[in-house]
Amino acid sequence: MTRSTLLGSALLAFSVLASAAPLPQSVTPAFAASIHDEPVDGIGDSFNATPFEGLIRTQSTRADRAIQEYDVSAFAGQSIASATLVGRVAVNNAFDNGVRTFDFKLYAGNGVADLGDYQISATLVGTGQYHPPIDVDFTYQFDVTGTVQSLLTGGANFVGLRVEGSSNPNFPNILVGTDCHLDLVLGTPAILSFCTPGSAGVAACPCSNPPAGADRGCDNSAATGGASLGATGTASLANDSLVFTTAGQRPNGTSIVLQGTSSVAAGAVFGQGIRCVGGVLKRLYQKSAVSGSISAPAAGDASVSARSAQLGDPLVAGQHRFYSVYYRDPIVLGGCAATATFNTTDALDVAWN
Ligand SMILES: [Ca+2]
Ligand SMILES: [Ca+2]
Repeated sequence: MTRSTLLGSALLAFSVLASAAPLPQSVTPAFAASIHDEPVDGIGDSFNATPFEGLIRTQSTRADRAIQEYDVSAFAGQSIASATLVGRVAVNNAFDNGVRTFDFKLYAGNGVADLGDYQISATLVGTGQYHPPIDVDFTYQFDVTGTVQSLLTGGANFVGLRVEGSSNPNFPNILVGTDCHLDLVLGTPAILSFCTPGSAGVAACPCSNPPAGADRGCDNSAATGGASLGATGTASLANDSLVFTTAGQRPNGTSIVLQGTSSVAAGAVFGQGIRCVGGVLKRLYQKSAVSGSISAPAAGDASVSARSAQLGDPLVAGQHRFYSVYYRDPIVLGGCAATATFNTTDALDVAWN
């Protein structure tokens, strides 16, 4: 083989590698520990000794929480496309029967097992349950992209996991450290929430109706704290399975899924809400809310990309589109005009591929 052929092969190999989707990097716990609280006052008192580094238990007189911290310093300050938390909880003894439920929370770790990790401020990312002795264990897998990105952005070098029993009594269980990992993919999420009114440069709500938290629209007359827009599936033109779902709308009422070709960073007053979707607008689907929620497309509806093409905006791989759902709210809040009988969710930035 000549030198130029060798070089050519090497370049080819490199370009194939460079164009492949980034692989998840699996991070295993830097350490595992279990903290004992007795008397039970929500303050950790001592560490449990080996082999109970994964002990989780709740009783009226004592409680134990399992913690792990994952070293994410290699990702410090970077943007992640996804983060997935995986693991297993197993029964320690099956003599005490019954359904046992658990909360999984993430916190900013420091790489050290501290008694304070028992009660350090943490974000709920998932729940789980099983029923010994019918079940001997259960596995969990949670999408923790948003929470881990917040921790990375906040400067955390370790992601802490705390698992707490949420049923009482909840007899001894073990978080199985060898089965636990945090899988991270660098890059930009294909679907990103934005447009929380009153934060990150987005205009405040117009009717004295701020959202109750991040990734929600302005509050509505049902006082839900504001409606949020989420999505499941894949924004892939070859295999479009994208489905939008809202939460926190008024219990019922007409709702429209809106698509725009650009985002409006500062937002614009839109009824009783703030709209951050702009450019060429398409009303993709009209739905009636049930229990404060819609999903679209539903069975029988065209996919999002097919619907967009029908309406004159064919999507091309690599493009972004921006989505929100606006909905009827006949009761106008806080000094807004009587004609402002609608409100909107926050928004999603979707990168089509
Ligand atoms: Ca205590
Ligand atoms: Ca710690």
